[in-house]
Amino acid sequence: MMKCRKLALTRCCLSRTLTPCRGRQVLCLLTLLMASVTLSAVALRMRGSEAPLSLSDFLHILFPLELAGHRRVPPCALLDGNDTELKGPIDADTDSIPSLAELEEWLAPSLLPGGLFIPRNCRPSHKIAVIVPFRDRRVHLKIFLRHMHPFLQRQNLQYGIFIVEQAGDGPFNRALLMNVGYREALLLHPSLDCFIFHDVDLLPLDDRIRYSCGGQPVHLSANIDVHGNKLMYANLFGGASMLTKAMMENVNGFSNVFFGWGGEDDDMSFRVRSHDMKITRYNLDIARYTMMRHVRENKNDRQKLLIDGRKRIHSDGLNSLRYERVRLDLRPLFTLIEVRINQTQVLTDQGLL
Ligand code: UDH
Ligand code: MN
Repeated sequence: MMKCRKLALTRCCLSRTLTPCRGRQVLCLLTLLMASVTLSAVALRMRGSEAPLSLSDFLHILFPLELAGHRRVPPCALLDGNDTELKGPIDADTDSIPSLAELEEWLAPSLLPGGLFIPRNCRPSHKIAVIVPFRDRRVHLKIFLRHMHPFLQRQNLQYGIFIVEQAGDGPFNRALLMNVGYREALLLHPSLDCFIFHDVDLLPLDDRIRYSCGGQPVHLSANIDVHGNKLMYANLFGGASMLTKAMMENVNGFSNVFFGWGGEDDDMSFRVRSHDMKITRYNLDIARYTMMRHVRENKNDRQKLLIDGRKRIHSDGLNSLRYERVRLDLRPLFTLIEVRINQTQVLTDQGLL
């Protein structure tokens, strides 16, 4: 149960229900009022406007993702390649490393706290969460934010960036962090409906790679420079991939048992394909990515986990997800969710220890 203190109080009051604040409704309402005044002031300052807020503006600041789909503005145009803002092939600067302060000064004025973006003049069709598994890649993160915010904004998307950081130095568990990001992002913004699971070191090199869900799962990063600019293998689903909320629920999310490098994306690929879905991709000449340099992780033999994983789909995933949340911060450019994972507990739950 969420504790109703300080920021958490504001957050739970802002959530759709007051249930978590049972017994403290008055305090909640007061906090809500104070939070709304503060947020309105912040939003006004961010938008550089001196005009008074209308009731509708006010409500949209309080419930940005919940209400944005209902504004009386035209639907956001689909990307058709003729949009002047969109360039087709784009460059990525991976040489210069910005400071977080300079990035914030540049990018935060167009964002709401937590790294949320809502197009001002059109109504987006999806509410998108970009979920990034993370530990110890600070330089990549800064370059990623510098590239991705303008990239996503040029596509007129409503989105939030959620950085899910694994605490401690135990084996990294990319897939479990994806599940955490999915779960926590939805707790904060229940109306999110499209989830993009994205490595921090991958940068798209073409504006036409649309980051918005369709009727099938999409493997976005099909053509990565360090992989020889070709699709490594037909069922690849790693790097950057995109699923709707319904698709995630359908396959019970990612497996939680892949500690250390590799295999978790192949397990997800199987989950998707065994549930009557087809992995789709943009053309290879569009789906171009660059991967920033990093030390290669040790490879692991995943054969047994992958084969047995086929039987685990409905008992290992979102419905068995366990973690300890140690931090939830609404930073100017992203929402930071830091979690501790107990490897022994996760593996014991699945009868693997
Ligand atoms: N990551 C971290 N910190 C780590 C390890 C991983 O933040 O210490 C995150 C980060 O977002 C990274 C992602 O996990 O981009 C993937 O880890 P990686 O970049 O080490 O993986 P690699 O590039 O593999 O080696 C890419 C997939 C290749 C094909 C997969 C075959 N199944
Ligand atoms: Mn990588």
